[in-house]
Amino acid sequence: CVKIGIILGDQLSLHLPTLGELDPDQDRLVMAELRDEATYVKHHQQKIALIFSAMRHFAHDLEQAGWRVDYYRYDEHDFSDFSALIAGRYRDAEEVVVTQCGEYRLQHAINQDWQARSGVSIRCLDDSRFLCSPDFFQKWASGKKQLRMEFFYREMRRHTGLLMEGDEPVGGQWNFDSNNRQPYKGKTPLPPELTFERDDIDEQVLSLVADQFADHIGTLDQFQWGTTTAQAQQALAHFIEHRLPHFGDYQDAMVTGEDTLFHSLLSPYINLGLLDPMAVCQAAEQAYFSGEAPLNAVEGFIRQIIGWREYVRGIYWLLMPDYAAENRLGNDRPLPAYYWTGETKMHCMAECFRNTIDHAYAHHIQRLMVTGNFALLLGVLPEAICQWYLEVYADAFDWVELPNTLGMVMHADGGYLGSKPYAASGSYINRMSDYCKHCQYNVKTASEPDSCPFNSLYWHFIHRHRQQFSGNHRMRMIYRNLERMDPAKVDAMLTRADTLLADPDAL
Ligand code: FAD
Ligand code: DLZ
Ligand code: SF4
Repeated sequence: CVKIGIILGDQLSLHLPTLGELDPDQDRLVMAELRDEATYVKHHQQKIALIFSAMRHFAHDLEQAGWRVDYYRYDEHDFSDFSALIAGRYRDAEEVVVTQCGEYRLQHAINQDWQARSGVSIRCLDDSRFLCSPDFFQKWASGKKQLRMEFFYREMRRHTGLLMEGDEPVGGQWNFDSNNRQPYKGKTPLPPELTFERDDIDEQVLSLVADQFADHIGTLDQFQWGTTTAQAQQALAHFIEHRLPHFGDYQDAMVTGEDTLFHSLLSPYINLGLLDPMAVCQAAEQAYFSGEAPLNAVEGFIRQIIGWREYVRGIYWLLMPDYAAENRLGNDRPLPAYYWTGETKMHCMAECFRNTIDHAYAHHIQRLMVTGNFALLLGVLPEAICQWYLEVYADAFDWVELPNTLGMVMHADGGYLGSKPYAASGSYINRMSDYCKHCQYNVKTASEPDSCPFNSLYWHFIHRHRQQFSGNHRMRMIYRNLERMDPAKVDAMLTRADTLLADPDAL
């Protein structure tokens, strides 16, 4: 009688708690490429290719480390989900061990179906790969009406000791974001590209995905992701050397044709388990101590990981499943077709869609201030835009995608995650990018037939939600500006927005 350890597609870590509970001489590990996981949303082709290839490589690493692994390839078995697989193959197991899953959907199935269907007892372990446990987060959040990431982040700095001198933050300041808002004008050379050679496993998986998932969004031609732990480590080293020194300065910048700038591209590796978040932060901290990267860059980067990443996960497990159904702004519009085709005259949007389709990637400001901002201004049904983000990015898992989209972008949780909506007009995009220079629309106007759609839609958003937001002290200035505007100008902008809202697909 043996124990079975199930390793999910985003648990590709040799430090996974599951491994610590099992004996390589007696027990077996199980990994499976499953139809339900690959199609519960229509994931981007590169996301599936990355996950399947990383899973196959990791199974090999496990075998090298002395484990016996039963690996089920997508086209070589008929099990559609884990409970069918356990019931079909492992009914005689003494016990099935699994580490807590990242998504509520599958965790619910683990709790409700796995044992009920197979009769095998299931043991679920806490996921030690995160720095803040759901219990710690719950204690921190309890009694607070609104949460603020900044205060959570300070707790995490103290808890991890990262960039700390005793009880004080290194540099005397917790947050250097005010130094981090520069547009990119080309003075600093862009980092060299990192490419990986493809092996047989990659080639087999790429051809499997081309064959089985051709109707999913995206192309595979420019697949550039690393698919092994060693390649993820190389990506980390490349980031620390070439990108981190300027990460802070250009964190919010956007440039036509430049899809990554100084961003790390590490999120898929961290989310899949190929990189450990604490080790990534320690590597960045070390670069500061050795003088290779400035404090504003290193602090900004570490904040994204021990701050935002842990904060959104905490909110997810605190509030699911009700969180997914929130829609406090009462939005109900469908997502325009260009979110899938990329075909729109709005140059900023077209650039973000191109990056998304070609690479299953867009950096944070593209997601938040362009495609996300536009969905907010339009009033898209939160469920529709959340599903889109879950489908199109290589790093997308419900626990991280949902709070970012529903809370940060759509403000659908009533401001629990963030104190004000990130709504912005075209001038923000114009300030942070070169997009408007290449666009058919005029970013300087709001009511003419060729005016930037973001401009009139922004004021329409502000106007239609005045009940909710005019009392928000962080938005008082905006409402004062609206009151002071010439009423004829306001009418013209709102009329232009109404025309756009009548047929957003035409933009
Ligand atoms: P960098 O800019 O280099 O940032 C460094 C790391 O910080 C990232 O690798 C990531 O691990 C972490 N990070 C940064 N911002 C966030 C954040 N807001 N939340 C959580 N972690 C963060 N990130 C995901 O990992 N998966 C998602 O499904 C996802 N969906 C998003 C949806 C929307 C609408 C928005 C606005 C953001 C989303 N993010 C998501 C957060 C962020 O955009 C990505 O983590 C980042 O763009 C990944 O690229 P990078 O590794 O180059 O990031
Ligand atoms: C995302 C994904 C995909 C596309 N395919 C698989 C798979 O075939 N087998 C698997 O174990 N995991 C896959 N995953 C990742 C899971 O969806 C992920 O582990 C859960 O959603 C928990 O975050
Ligand atoms: Fe985007 Fe408006 Fe600028 Fe065009 S003018 S790139 S639509 S912000």
